[in-house]
Amino acid sequence: MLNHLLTDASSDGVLTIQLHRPESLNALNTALLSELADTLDHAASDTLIGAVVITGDSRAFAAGADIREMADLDMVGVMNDPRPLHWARISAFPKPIVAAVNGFALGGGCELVMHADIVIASRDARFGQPEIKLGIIPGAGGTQRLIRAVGKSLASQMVLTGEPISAQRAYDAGLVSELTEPELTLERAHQVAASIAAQAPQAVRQAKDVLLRSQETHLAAGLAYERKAFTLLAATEDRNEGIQAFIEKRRPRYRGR
Ligand code: CO8
Repeated sequence: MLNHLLTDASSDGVLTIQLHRPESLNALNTALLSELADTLDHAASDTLIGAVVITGDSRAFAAGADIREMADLDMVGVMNDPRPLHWARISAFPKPIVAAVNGFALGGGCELVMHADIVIASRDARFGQPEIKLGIIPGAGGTQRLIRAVGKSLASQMVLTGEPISAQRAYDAGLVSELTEPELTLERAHQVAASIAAQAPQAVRQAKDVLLRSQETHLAAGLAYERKAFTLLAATEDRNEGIQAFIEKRRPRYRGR
């Protein structure tokens, strides 16, 4: 039973997950993160789901970790905090995630955005890592992923000052792949996710894996990893189907095999 998420699986292979704690701008408390990780775990093995959209509401994607919940934790509490385990499960999700961002994406909310493979944002979205203003620093990858997403200078400015950036700035810096009007963000994210879900599932999975690997390795190792994945896909029926469909000028019928 989900208390902090709304989910909808559509016939085009897209699972939409809406963060739903409107009373606190979708602040990510432990229960919400646990539900999100559980939902993604189930989606990972559901062959009808090819891609996931994560969204919030018109005011906020998510305004960060739940500050009230954090207030009760001392150092041992933080060490025993189950949330890093939930974040690890989110980060290990093997299918593409498209974030549809309206309003605030701050702190853990911005970090969740960076767990997505593709980010579609409305022109009114704001991205930030305001933790420094609370006497802490990002704790779910904000320093490491942001620097890879937007470069050292802008990431450092965001993390050290806590000041958010506009959607346009996030787009210019490469954190966001497309800007939309606010009312179209979810629809556009769904279109992108559906176009991914229509591809050969094993190829999509390998592509995500190899793309993410590029963030963690040097070029020669990344190229070798890509080559292995490319070779592996030669053993799939869908590769033959995709190529044959092109030659026969028809749409491919992928079976995920
Ligand atoms: N946690 C809990 N409640 C929140 C949060 C939050 N992060 N953000 C907003 N709320 C609540 C407010 O307290 C308020 O509740 P109430 O109506 O009961 O007073 C309600 O949401 C609406 O918020 P505001 O009235 O403040 O709305 P405004 O439009 O005036 O302001 C802001 C919007 C600017 C987004 C403002 O709410 C704000 O600054 N929020 C906090 C943002 C922030 O600092 N986020 C970072 C949190 S720390 C973090 O994310 C660390 C992640 C580490 C993860 C580690 C895992 C192991």
